[in-house]
Parts: sequence; structure tokens; C-alpha cells
Amino acid sequence: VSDDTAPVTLRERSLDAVADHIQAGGAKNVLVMTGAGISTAAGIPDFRSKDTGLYANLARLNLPYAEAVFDIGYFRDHPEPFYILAQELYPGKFYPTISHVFIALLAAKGLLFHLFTQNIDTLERRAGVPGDKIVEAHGSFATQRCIDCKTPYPDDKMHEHVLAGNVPRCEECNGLVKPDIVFFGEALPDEFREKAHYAAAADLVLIMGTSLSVHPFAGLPGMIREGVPRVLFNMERVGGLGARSDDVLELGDCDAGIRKLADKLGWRDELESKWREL
Ligand code: CNA
Repeated sequence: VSDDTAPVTLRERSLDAVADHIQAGGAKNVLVMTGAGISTAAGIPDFRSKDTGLYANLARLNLPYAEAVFDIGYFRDHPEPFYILAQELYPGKFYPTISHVFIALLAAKGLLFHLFTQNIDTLERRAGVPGDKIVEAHGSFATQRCIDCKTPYPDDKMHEHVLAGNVPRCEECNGLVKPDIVFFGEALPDEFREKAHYAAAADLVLIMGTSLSVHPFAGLPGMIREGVPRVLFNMERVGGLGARSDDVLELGDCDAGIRKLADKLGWRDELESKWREL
């Protein structure tokens, strides 16, 4: 399929047509998929952006390879680098972006079907997206437990340790404590497996700020039914998006793309005031 293949659902392959489709009631089950790119404007680096991404800036941690900082095997022997990073990334210091708030606005309008996020920063929740709509595919910093005996570890103590840059240890068995974020080498939460099939019931998909390079999350766009518009808000084209006749590519900063869509929907003032009032 070439980029100019005529769409079957949208009037044309543009944000204008996506907005018209929403206004006409064609999208009542909007599925949103997010990644680290929606939080870079909040000051949280992503993994893979060329100069600003975490992987480009990990040299000081003396890792054997960049991904090791999130590798469960490496963590068992060397938990310190992860905790140096956790001190920087820990939730509480950051403020949701316009893109986060747009998802909350979709929910407030009764249009959000589900949000699948790879992010661990919990900013969607802080922006007001209802918890029962969020699938945290890679877990989050919200809870933590011992990697050996699995005993949960108290939030307040975790907070103290992370802010001090210390490695917390289990109070039962002295094992290492890790936030419930999914490391390389670990299974995704049951919730992801149970809900991944929701993708097939979506009638519009908004994909924002992800390189779509981590599986199985990266497989979700492929589970969307043919003819369902998939809109990509990302710095770069990823995941083969654009290959289907109803795909729309909005390449560039996702907040800018989201503001453009909000303008076309006539939601811009509401969006900005919701953001300011957080
Ligand atoms: P990634 O692989 O780093 O990709 C990020 C994508 O976003 C890239 O394609 C960038 O071009 C794009 N991007 C960056 N900034 C913007 C912007 N302002 N507007 C639009 N696009 C932008 O990150 P993924 O999320 O795809 O990878 C999955 C990993 C990253 C997950 O396991 C996450 O847990 C992990 N991660 C999460 C956070 C967070 O929670 N904020 C931060 C860093 C990494």
C-alpha cells in the first residue's frame, strides 16, 4: 500500500479528516498507545532519542551495554546503576504534558476506550485518566517488592531510599527490592495479556511518542482491524505505520500534533484550561 492509497473510513488521510470522523460520531472507542516520547516535554528523557535519550547518556554508569540498567539478570548482581537512574526518574518531580491531558479529556468526553502505556512515570494517572482505563504494560513506579520472596515493600521507605540514591533491601529476606516495572527478561503484567485483545475492538487508534520497538507492546497496532484509522503522533515514522490506507502520520512533536487535533475538534481552550488547572 502506498502512502496515497485512498482511505476507506476517513475522507482523506489528514488530521482534519480524523477530527471530522470523531465529530461525526465515528469514533466512540478510542484506543491510545503511548511511550516515553509523550513525557520528554515533561523533562523525562526517553530511551532512544539520539542525543537526549537515556541510552545516549549512560556512559557514567559503566554499564556493559546500555539496556543492562533495565535487565533483571544484570540488576541481580549490580542494582546500583538502576537506583542512580531511579533517583532522576522517580515520579513526583514531573508535571503531565498536553498530550497526557488530551487523553484525560478523551476520557472525560466518554470516548476513551483504553490507554495502553509503556511509560512507568504514572503521568497519565496524574493528568486525570481514570485508573480503570489504563493498562500499564510495563508496570510502574507505584509499587515495589522483593525480587526473591516477592514481599511488597512500603511506599514511604522506598521513597526515602530512592531519593537518597540507596538500594532498598527486603525486610523479610534481605533480597533486592525493585519497583514493579518490567525489566528486560521479565514477563509483562497479567493485565496486558488479558486486555491486549481489546485492540481488535477499537474504532480509532492514537499512537503517541513511541519507537514501537519493544515487544509484545509493539505488536498492538497490528491487532487493529483493517479500516480503523491509526494516527501516529511521533518525531519519526515507526512500526510500519502509514502502510494502511487509513493511517495518518503526524510527524513532529506530539504536543504540537495534539494541539493541532484539539484545534480542529474545537477542544483547544478546554484542553489548555484542563492542563493549567491540574
Ligand atoms: P523509546 O524507544 O525511547 O522511543 C521514544 C519515541 O518517542 C521515539 O520514536 C522518539 O522519536 C519519540 N519522541 C521523543 N520525544 C518526542 C516528542 N516530544 N514528540 C513526539 N515523539 C517524541 O521509548 P518507548 O516508550 O517506545 O520504549 C519503550 C520503553 C521506554 C518502555 O519500556 C518504557 O518503560 C521506557 N521508558 C519510559 C519512560 C517514562 O515512563 N517516561 C522514560 C524512558 C523510557
